[in-house]
Amino acid sequence: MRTPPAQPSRRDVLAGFGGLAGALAARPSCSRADARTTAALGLRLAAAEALLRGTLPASPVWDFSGGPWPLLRQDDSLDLTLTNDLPVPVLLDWRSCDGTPAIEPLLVQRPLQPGQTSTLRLTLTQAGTVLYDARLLGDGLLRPLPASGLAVLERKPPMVDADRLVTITDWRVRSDGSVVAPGVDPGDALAVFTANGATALDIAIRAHSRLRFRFINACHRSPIALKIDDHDLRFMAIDGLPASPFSARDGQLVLAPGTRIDAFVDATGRPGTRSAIWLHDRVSARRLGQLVYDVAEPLRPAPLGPPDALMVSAVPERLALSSARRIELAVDVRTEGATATWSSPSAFTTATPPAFQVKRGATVVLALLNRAAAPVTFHLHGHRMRWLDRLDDGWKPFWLDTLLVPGGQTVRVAFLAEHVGPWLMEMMGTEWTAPRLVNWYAVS
Ligand SMILES: [Cu+2]
Repeated sequence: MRTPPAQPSRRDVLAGFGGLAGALAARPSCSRADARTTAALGLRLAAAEALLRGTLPASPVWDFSGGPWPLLRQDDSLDLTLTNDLPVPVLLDWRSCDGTPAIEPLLVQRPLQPGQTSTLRLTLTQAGTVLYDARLLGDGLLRPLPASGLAVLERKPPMVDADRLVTITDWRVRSDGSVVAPGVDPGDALAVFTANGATALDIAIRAHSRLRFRFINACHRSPIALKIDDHDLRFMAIDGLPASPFSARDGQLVLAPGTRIDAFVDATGRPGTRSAIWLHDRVSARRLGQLVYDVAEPLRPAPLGPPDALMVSAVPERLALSSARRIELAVDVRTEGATATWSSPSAFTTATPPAFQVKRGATVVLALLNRAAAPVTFHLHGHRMRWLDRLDDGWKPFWLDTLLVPGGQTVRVAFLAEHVGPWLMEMMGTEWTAPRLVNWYAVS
């Protein structure tokens, strides 16, 4: 199956004429005059409680409140008001709204101080699953900061019978019920995983229906694998962008922290049955929840046939690898925190020179060097990257903004630098104690 060709936008066409690039540079690509609807939402960061261990009282946590989210479609605008009712400064990071320098944390957006409110207009040019993340300044605080997800529907949504966003978060819970922030030693605190805030997730399903899952790994450091007993998971999109559909190998989806995967599940089970949803965190398999089949007759005589690929917009069709700028970037984790090139978000200043600088229109091949033994998660802001194959000029059939670099390996990625601006890069180890580190690059 092939991905439908990207619709060339006016911007892409103009990008072919270098001289015109400057005229467009000032205009964020995520804002468009023809946006359909402008929705408004007030979001608050505030103290809350969560039931994380059955035998313990509710844990005091920090979470988003507000909503519910309005129904958002591709090209809608969202006027967002964020109020910080926490005792610490916060910064929101939006994954899936590429090419919008105005929302870039640290480099453009300043931390929102306790008691402050900020407003932001987001325009969502690509349908998909978005992660909004308040954790950038969250290492070592009194409590962990939250991250959550939202769905932006396609203008012509695919045929599904239900659409379920599943945000998976991990916690370290002490015996008195208090929770530990990432970046510090959790001691003997218990590891707990939640899906949409609950320790057990029941998903009602009708036989022969098609369910669209939007899985988000909002764990602080941990990569996870997901599996549903006796069900095929059809991989449809990753990091908010469509991929050529394929069945997950061994029925298992692997998500780095920050990764979003849209997967279709056809309900092939019988009415009245249950199928467990499993999460594997590389230590153990845990039951995250279950599909609960309705006792009613199947919704249709047979499950639907293989789905068509979702429509992609605004990704480059080709990458000129032969003429690419080739850059080596060390992503080794130093447990001491700041290194010469990577610094902790709270210590980061824009006076730090960029890790690299390229002209708009350049194809960049980044060699991510991990000489340490443990894997690291790398996250690129501003652009989507192709994961290049080792031996030839091919690449994996999807675009990413987040990936794992295994220990002792070099992973090569490529992207077209089409958005002018300063862009952040993030890197962290997969242990709870690993510091979150940042760096940046510039496209001029
Ligand atoms: Cu980010």
